[in-house]
This record gives sequence, C-alpha cells and structure tokens, in this order.
Amino acid sequence: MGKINRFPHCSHWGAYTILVQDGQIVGVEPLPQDPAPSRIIGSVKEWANPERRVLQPMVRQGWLEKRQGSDRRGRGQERLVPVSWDEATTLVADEIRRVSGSFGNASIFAGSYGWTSCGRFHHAPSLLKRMMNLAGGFTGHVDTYSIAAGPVILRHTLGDEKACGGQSNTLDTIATHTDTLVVFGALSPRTAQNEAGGIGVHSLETYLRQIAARGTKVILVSPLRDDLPDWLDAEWWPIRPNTDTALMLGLAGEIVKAGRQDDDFLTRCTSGSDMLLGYLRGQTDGAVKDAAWAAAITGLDRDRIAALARRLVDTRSMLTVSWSLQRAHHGEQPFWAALGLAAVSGQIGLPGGGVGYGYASLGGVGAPINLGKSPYISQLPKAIDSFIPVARISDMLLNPGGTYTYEGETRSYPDTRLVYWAGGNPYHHHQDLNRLSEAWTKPETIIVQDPMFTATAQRADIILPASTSIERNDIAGNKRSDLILAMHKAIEPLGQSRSDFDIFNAIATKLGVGHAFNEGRDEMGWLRHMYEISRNDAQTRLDFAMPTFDDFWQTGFAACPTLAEHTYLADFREHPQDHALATESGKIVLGSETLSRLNYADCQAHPAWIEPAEWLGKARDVSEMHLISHQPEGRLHSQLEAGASSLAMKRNGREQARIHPQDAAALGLNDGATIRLWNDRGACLATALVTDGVCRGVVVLPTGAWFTPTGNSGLDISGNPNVLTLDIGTSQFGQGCSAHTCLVRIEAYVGDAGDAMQTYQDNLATLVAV
Ligand SMILES: Nc1nc2c(c(=O)[nH]1)N[C@H]1C(S)=C(S)[C@@H](COP(=O)(O)OP(=O)(O)OC[C@H]3O[C@@H](n4cnc5c(=O)[nH]c(N)nc54)[C@H](O)[C@@H]3O)O[C@H]1N2
Ligand SMILES: Nc1nc2c(c(=O)[nH]1)N[C@H]1C(S)=C(S)[C@@H](COP(=O)(O)OP(=O)(O)OC[C@H]3O[C@@H](n4cnc5c(=O)[nH]c(N)nc54)[C@H](O)[C@@H]3O)O[C@H]1N2
Ligand SMILES: [Mo]
Repeated sequence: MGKINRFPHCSHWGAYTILVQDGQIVGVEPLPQDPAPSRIIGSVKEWANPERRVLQPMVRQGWLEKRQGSDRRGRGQERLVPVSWDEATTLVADEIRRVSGSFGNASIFAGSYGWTSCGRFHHAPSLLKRMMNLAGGFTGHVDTYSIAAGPVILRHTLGDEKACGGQSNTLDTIATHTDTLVVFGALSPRTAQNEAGGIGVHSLETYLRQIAARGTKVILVSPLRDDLPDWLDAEWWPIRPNTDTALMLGLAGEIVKAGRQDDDFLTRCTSGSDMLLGYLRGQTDGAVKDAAWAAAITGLDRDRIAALARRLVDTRSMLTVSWSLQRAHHGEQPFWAALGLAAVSGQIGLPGGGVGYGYASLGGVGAPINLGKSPYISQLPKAIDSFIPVARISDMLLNPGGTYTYEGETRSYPDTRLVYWAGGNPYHHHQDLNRLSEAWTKPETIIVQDPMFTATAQRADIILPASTSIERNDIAGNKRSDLILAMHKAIEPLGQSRSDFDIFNAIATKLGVGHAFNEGRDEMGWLRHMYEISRNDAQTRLDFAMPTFDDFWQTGFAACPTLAEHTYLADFREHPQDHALATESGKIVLGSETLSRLNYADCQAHPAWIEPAEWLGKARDVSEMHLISHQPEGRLHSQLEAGASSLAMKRNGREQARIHPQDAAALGLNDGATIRLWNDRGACLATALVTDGVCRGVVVLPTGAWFTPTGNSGLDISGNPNVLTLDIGTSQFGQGCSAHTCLVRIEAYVGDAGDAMQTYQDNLATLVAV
C-alpha cells in the first residue's frame, strides 16, 4: 500500500481535502474551519466511478452517416460510435464553420446554461462562450433558472438586483436587530449547502442560532415545515403555494386600513405609492386587500394575519423571500409585493429591517459581503448581440423567427441549427421534458460536453467527454464567498476524458483562433494569472493583502476582503436625493410608469395578486394537488445522483414525494408506497413519504433524478418532476421559469416498474454497445 496523499479541493457544496492512495480516493475531510460542512462531499468519490462516465468521444451513428440530413428522432435511440479526439474536434469545428457560414452565428445556440464544476478556469459555459466569441458569436441567454423574474422586476423597482444577490441586510444585523422575522419560502441548511463557485465556511446555522437565542419572533410562510430548522421554534403558516403575493398585499392593506403606513417614508423614498395604496383600498377592482381577503386566497388564519400586520409596524421587522417564490407563474409579484409591504411598514434602511431575497437559497447570501474581485475567465467581448431569456429554450427551438417580449421589448427567436451544451443538463433543469424532447428534434446538430452520460449527453449527436474537477487543477471563488480556494488535481482523468480547457483549446485551434483563446498560457499559468488579478485588485483598491499565489496554492485557501454588518439602503433612507436609485424615479418604484405604459395583464403597474395558470384555487377536485419541485438535499441538481448522499434520500430506489396524511388517506396511499404522479404533460413514479410537515393539497418532490422514461407512454421511473412541470414564462416582462406552478394527480402504482438506476444503466448500455 502506497502513501496517502492529501489534495485540497472544492465544489459548489464546500471545500475539502481528498485523500488518495494508489490512485484511489480513500477519504474526504471537510475544511477544518467550516462549522457545517455539507454531506455531499462524501459523494465526490462517485466521480471516479467509470460506470456513468463518458469515457471517449462518441458520435451518433445516423449523424456520422448523414450529418445535418440525419433523422433527428434517432437522438437517444441510435447507437453511439466511438471516434478519436482528433476526429471529434474536427467534426465540431467543421460544424461551427458550416452553420456560421450558411446561416449566421445567431443560429448557433451556445447559451449552455448550467452549474458545471465550481472551478472558475475550466468553467465550461464560460470557455464555450469565449471560444464562440472568437468564432463570430452565438445566441446566448440572459438571467438564470435560479432567478429571472426576480432580478428583472428588482432592476426596475430598486434600480439593480443587489437585494436579490446577497447585498441586502447581512444576517449578522438581522441576528442583532430584528424583532419580527417573516420567512417567505425557506431559510434552510438544505439549500445553503451550495454556493455558485464554491464556499469556504457554511455560516447560515451560526446566524440562525443567534436569531433563536435572541428570542426573535419567527414566522415561516411555506408549504413545507422543515424549510426552517425545528430548533428555531418558528410559527409555521402552511400557505397554499404561489399565493404569497396575496398574503403580502393583505398585510400591507391591513396596515393601510388602520392608517399605520409610513407616509413619510413613502413620500421621501418611493414613487407611485398612490397606485399601490389605491389598489390595496380596493379603488381599482372593488376588493379591499386585507386580512380576510388574504385568508380566503392563502388558506391561512385571518386573525393571525391581522396580528402580524400590526407587528410589522410596531416592531423592527424583516421579510426574507426565497428565490423559489419567483420560479412560479407571475413570479415578479411576490418580489415586488414584499418590497411594497416593507415600504408601507417603513422598515427599509433600518438595521435589521426591510426586505431581502435569496437568504439561504445559496450559502453565501446574507454572509459578510465579499468586496474583492473573484477569479474568472473572460468570455471576451460579445461578437453578436443575440440572446433568449434562459428558460425559453423550448420556445426558441419550436418557434424559429417567432416573437416574444422581454423587459418591455419585442424580440424574435433565431433559427437554431446547432446547439452546443457544456456544463449543464437541460434534461434535468428544464420544465416539461416531453415538450423539450419535441423541441430537441429541431436543430440539425447537438453537441454535448459533460463528464457524465447524462440524459442530455445520451441525446446528443457529438459527445465530448470532459474530465471532472478532481482530475485537473482549478481555482474556486465567488462574489459571495469569504475564501478563494485551491482545487488540486487528485486523480488521473478517467478514460480518454480531457479538461474543458484542453477540449476548447483544441477546437479553437482548428477554428484558427487558438492563440487568442489560450493567450499562450497553460493551466497553471492561467490559475496564477487569474489569482493575481484578484490579489492585485484587493491590494490596490482595498489595501487588503492576500498571500502570494504559491502560498495560496500550498495552503489551499486565501481570505477575501469582506464587509459585515451591512444595512441595505441605510444611506438612501437618510438622503434619498444623494443616493438616487437607478430607477425611473430615482426612488423605490411601487407604481411604475413604464409598466403602466406597457399595459401587461400579467405584470401590471403595481404589485398585484394575479391568479397563476395552475394553483389549488383552480384544482378541479381534491385529488388535484400542487407540486413543489424543490432542490434535493443530498446532491446538487442532477450532479452525483448516484453518490452516497443522494442515494440516502431515496427510498426503494426512487425519489420521495411528501404528502399530508389526510391526502394520503383520501387517496388510499401508505407511507412507502410507489405512487404515480401525472398530468397532461407527463408522468413519473416516486415513493410516498407521508408527513404532517407538508401543507394539505401539496406534494413535494425534489428535482434531479436522472430522467428514465420507459415504455410507450414515457413514464419516468426515477422521479424527475420536470416531466410534470409547466413550461411557460413568468410573465411577458420577466420570462423566467415557472417550475413551482404545477398541478398533478396522484395514485398508487401497481405493477413492477423496475429498478430506476438499473434501467438507466441498461438503456445506456444499448446506446454504447459495439
Ligand atoms: N422543477 C424544477 N426544475 C428546476 C428547478 C426547480 O426548482 N424546479 N431549479 C432550477 C435551478 S435553480 C437550476 S440552477 C437548474 C440547474 O440545472 P443544471 O445546472 O443544468 O443542473 P446540474 O445537474 O448542476 O448540471 C450540471 C451539469 O454539468 C456537468 N458537469 C459537472 N462538472 C463539469 C465539468 O467540469 N465540465 C463539464 N463540461 N460539465 C460538468 C454535470 O455532470 C451536469 O450534467 O435547474 C432548474 N430546474
Ligand atoms: N442541496 C442543494 N442545495 C441547493 C441546490 C441543490 O440542487 N441542492 N441548488 C442551488 C440552487 S441552483 C438554487 S437556485 C437554490 C434555490 O434555492 P430556493 O429557491 O430557496 O430553493 P427551493 O428548494 O426551490 O425552494 C425553497 C422552498 O421554497 C418553498 N416554496 C416553493 N414554492 C413556494 C411558494 O409558492 N410559497 C412559499 N411561501 N414557499 C414556497 C418550498 O417549500 C421549498 O422547500 O438552491 C441551491 N441550493
Ligand atoms: Mo439555481
């Protein structure tokens, strides 16, 4: 037995040391200073399991024979033929040239949304865009699946999206000053495990303990009780999904009815408040927005709503709104209504008061703010300006030339011929996967670059095997992280897989732009270069000394300059004229001239309750339930689906769907039973988890199971909720994804569906059989 070597490394779920002996991973140790390491680090060794990896470049047989003339319904069905790297990269370069020459670069979709690895250098989507900008450009995307409707409405009403990106009040101020904390959605260690680009210290629970110790009154407004740790002793308000806007407006209306609104704040710091107040008083639609009105829509208790309205003005109150609330039809509204409520309460800009978005949605939101510049690889200037709102991918593929609106502009979809996806898994992340499958037959060529044989990779024409982060050197860091972290190569690349940089560098070279792409640097040269930019910036701009690259690389981490004790909009509240916001009025917009002109029914001139396309208020009978497909506890999205921490969350080899005991009884379902969830869009199986911690009428099924459609009906047997979800934009204004707006039916499943993982593996085996 050889010596055990130790390699510092990092993933989106935190930093750790990988222990390697004789080329095998024999252990993983968390970063010592991390008080709450994620259990997902224990799954990392699954990356070294060749079973689910793409081990060599491959091309779909029909495409190899007929190229753009192939039968595109063969994707995911036809045999995949192994080819050499030289052949694969030549095919890719030729295809980019062909499409760009014949149709123009807007016909190449390289928006390639996805979380990929946390390494900032081998960051596949960035490298793809860098290469494509040198090759004449591409159609990209704006916003993210995480947040789209939210930032769009906040840019318009607060002037930027800082309040939703981790720059509202820091949690330390909430722990010190807040008397009443209303949590819309979650403050959950489940989601705070992760941070885009890595995280050093998981601090959420530290702050929540301080909030508990202070005796702050905490109210959890959510369909799921464990969206907040139970030791916080919160009051749980099991709200009907997608009705938070009504609760927020009812609270605000109750305050206005009692004449308790902060008129001074509204006058000095907001514009258009008369539009909002008129709506709350019922002047526009005859319905007074108050506790009774909100109770009827939300299913919550009217007296409690009225009492909370008083507390919001009588005590220092803070509203936190999870990102999940805006991943729903009309997702702009809860973000805007919360802003309206905080403004009416007069709490914005006071320590521990006001509103903030996305706390705990990612682990760095609410932590001290990183003032430094985190390392990144430049995507280079955009060669052409062509984009879609990220979640409109199926719409784009299905409607070339079709028009849509975004942020008040009318635009049209490009005619997509080539799709290149690197570092994302649309067969995980997109809504209505059966509709995506239809859209997926439209482009002439689809290239996927991923280490894993994902459902997306299986449905590609050309598959390029990337190595995972533990097979190469990289650097992690994030605008919300306290540390920059070293990611040392721990094991050799599996099979013929190559680093993302090497793959793109080879293609860029064949496209004749190799030097501009690599700038003459190799992997370590780039890491040093990227780190030095961050270090120099910290030194010159902030007088903050960071270690040399060599010291950093050896220690494994370097601290970033951070700002604690931050109160959002404190200066603005004091002197609004001197700190004008970048909005139409320079103030917080509660009634919008722009939206008034646009006259959209689905995003009006003031925050408003607008019924979503699907919600419990529209259920045809009691067996129609609202599906919440939240983030999975044991993995990041679809990544490491077969890792130990992911498997630990499954039962009978399937994802677990939570339902209330009374709903289970009404449907004749026992805990542990296999159930079928279905609607007009699709169907999947799951294992029932019967619990009174979920709101009646709601079923909660995590995302991320590897799509395994079977039989003629395409029943997904793994428990992937995106076969059920609704693929519509949040509104004409924001065009975000509406994942959390979805009605389903449930029944006991009789019959033998087979083992999901085994079936996935068997399907894969038929594709790669020689
Ligand atoms: N129903 C529903 N759907 C949702 C959501 C929801 O709440 N409900 N949430 C949405 C949200 S917020 C998000 S962010 C998306 C997430 O959607 P994605 O970001 O697409 O999900 P991941 O599974 O993280 O996909 C990352 C892919 O990158 C690959 N990868 C990992 N490392 C590397 C690498 O080094 N190189 C390359 N080339 N590839 C690599 C992984 O194998 C994986 O296939 O899902 C969205 N979908
Ligand atoms: N372990 C793990 N952590 C993750 C991720 C992961 O895949 N795994 N993904 C990361 C990513 S990319 C993102 S963007 C964030 C997302 O962070 P969030 O959006 O905060 O996460 P979700 O789990 O989708 O939703 C949080 C909770 O919101 C509640 N909720 C849903 N709809 C409603 C509603 O209409 N009203 C109310 N009041 N509550 C509602 C649900 O009960 C759900 O549990 O998570 C990140 N963290
Ligand atoms: Mo996300």
